[in-house]
Amino acid sequence: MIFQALVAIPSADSDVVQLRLDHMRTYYELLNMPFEMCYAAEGPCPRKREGRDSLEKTQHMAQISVGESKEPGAFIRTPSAFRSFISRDPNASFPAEPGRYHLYISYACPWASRCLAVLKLKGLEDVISFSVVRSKYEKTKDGDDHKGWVFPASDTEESGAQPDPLYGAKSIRELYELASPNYDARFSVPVLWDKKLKTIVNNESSEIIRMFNSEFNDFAVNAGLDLYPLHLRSEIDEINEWIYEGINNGVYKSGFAKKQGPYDEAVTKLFEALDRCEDILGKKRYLCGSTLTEADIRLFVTLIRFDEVYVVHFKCNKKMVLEYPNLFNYTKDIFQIPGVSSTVNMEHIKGHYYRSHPWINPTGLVPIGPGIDYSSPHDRARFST
Ligand SMILES: N[C@@H](CCC(=O)N[C@@H](CS)C(=O)NCC(=O)O)C(=O)O
Repeated sequence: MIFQALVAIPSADSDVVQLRLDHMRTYYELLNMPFEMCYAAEGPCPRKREGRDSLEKTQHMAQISVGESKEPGAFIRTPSAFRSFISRDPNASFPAEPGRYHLYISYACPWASRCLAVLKLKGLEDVISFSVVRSKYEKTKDGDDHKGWVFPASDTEESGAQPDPLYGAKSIRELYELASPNYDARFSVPVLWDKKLKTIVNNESSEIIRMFNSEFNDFAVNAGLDLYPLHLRSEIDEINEWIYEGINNGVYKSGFAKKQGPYDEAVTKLFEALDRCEDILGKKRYLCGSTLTEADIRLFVTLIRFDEVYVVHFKCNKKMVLEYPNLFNYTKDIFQIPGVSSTVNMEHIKGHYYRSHPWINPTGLVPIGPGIDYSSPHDRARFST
């Protein structure tokens, strides 16, 4: 009975049906919820649309739009749902092919920006197309309260943002619903889209950057650049883990906390992790030595937003990055690597955070400063090999 219901997902193509089922299965596994529970007509699935009364559904949609958790006052990030991989193997479900994939991003989002940064560093602009949503969350649909990423109606509506080039969609939500009609969770960016199968390949940035790094080398201008080299993998994995916990997600845990305890804990760990980076970067140019790796890109996207946004908006104001000599110069060093500065749009970054979280900043005013010039000289060449 369960699988009869699944086969009823409308699609022109059986491959597409199978891929969507795989995606949904992975998603519910990530939620630690048996997949079948969510599709059985009478199952006790908390996310099942049918049977959910309209108030509950409206609240659910409003809640997923701000990433709230049910924990007392703490922010908990939900796992990404689409986790397929593009492979250089031509027989894979998602083979690496020029022109086949599209990356949807927001310039505001650090997770999406790290994908764009790797795309640029690898020289994949002519192989994987990308487009940018509007900076501020807006209502995504009539009938519920969800707010999220939307496309502009024209190229001139907001500098840097473009209408959806593939389907003329109004929102990122529409694309999730196109890929998976029963999808009922976060409509996040980045989205790596397959134009051929009309579905989402993957919406988890840590995995997208790995695919860009290794699977498109037959077409990449900078195929020789390896941001995850074999001999550094265990070191990179270890660094990624504490930087994600303490810094990348730490700023969100600080800023989205709704109680003093979770805030205190997150912000303390955040500055401990920043101190640790400052110490490491006093001894070497990049986190793993003289080689730029994905760990640096992952740290950079948080550092570049820190003084302009997180210090004020997320209450991460114990210190600014510019007060850490090594971290500040390191941020400038990475910003100045060819391709990287084009992934940093401070108007979108500030415009998004300060205007999209009214429970943190009810007036939506965007602060004037500090207006740091990341293209000014840095001292990192002192570590050059
Ligand atoms: N794990 C994801 C997280 C992505 C994420 O949280 N993106 C945020 C923007 S910074 C988003 O799109 N939020 C909108 C929403 O959840 O509705 C990744 O790293 O790719």
